[in-house]
Amino acid sequence: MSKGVECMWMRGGTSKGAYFLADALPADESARADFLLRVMGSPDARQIDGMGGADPLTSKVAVVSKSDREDADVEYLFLQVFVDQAIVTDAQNCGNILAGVGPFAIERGLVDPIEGETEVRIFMRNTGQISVARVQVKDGEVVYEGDARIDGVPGFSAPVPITFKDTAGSSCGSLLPTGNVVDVIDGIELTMIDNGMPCVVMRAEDMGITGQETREELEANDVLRAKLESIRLQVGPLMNLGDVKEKSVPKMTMVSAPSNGGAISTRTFIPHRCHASIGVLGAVSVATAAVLKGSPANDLATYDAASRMTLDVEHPTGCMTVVLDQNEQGDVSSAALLRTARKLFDGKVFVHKNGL
Ligand code: NQM
Repeated sequence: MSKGVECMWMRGGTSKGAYFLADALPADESARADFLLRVMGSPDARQIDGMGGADPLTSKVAVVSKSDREDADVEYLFLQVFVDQAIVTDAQNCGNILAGVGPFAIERGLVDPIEGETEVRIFMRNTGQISVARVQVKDGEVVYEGDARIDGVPGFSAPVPITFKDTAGSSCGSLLPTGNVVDVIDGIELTMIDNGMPCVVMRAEDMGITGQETREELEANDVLRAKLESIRLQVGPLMNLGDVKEKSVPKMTMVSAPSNGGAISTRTFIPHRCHASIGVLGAVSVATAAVLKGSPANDLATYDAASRMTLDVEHPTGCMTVVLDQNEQGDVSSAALLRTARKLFDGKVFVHKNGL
């Protein structure tokens, strides 16, 4: 590894991380994990000896390869590198890092660019599902500059619209793994849901907060964090996720009535740090909970029921707009949202064999 490994650093949505071609990384899972921990500089709260940004949102990895599948152009494996623990997990997907996968695939020649807009069909290996990203192309090259903006990212970039189909039960086997819209754990009414991301959705008020606090205020609230972790460890097996002590799922979302004209307001722990905004598939799952009659989120949500619904999911730095399509049975069948991505760096990353 001392010669360095080809790597691109990209912002995908409101996250940032390393993008690798699969064959640039060690094939053996534990050797790959060891390498990625060194790349990011984990475990260390400051990740000072690596590239990670000392935040779970900037300690992420995409592993991308060409796909042999009929329904996909490329395959994407997402890996979360914990900041302060020696853990690399594939137990979750990431819809933000996903936003960089289409551009990266074109940059690396895995997908031929089509002038104007190139559709990239991505098989998401963590959950075995497909998403479609549309990437702007000019003169055969990916366009990153544009006039799209997303909350949580300053400035403007080229739009990367993403569509998800059939994400229900991505990791838990079904949309509602317990079969219930509401369960009660530690006296708190909550919905365990998975429409692309395993999430627990509960009322902020029931957790002793208003739901309008800042990320910093919530992270400083040790009582709240202990309550959330107690619930999380109990729901792991109920959500078919097993023991979640060393996993980054389920995400814990506390909801309140919208305060900025959106559909619902959220504060999400992912699961030990509070998200600066909300994850993409996290927002799809929470929006799905918000339109489920009888759920704690549904009580608080404001939206017009229709076969296509646009829900602005409010979060600490703005809102994420999710478009949900419902089928004739009233089930959410697809979701779409807008992200942007940006190439930040392309080169080689170096690790120090004895650095840890
Ligand atoms: O839910 C952070 C992020 C995410 C996940 C997390 C995500 C998603 O914002 O699809 O994007 O929940 O750990 O990158």
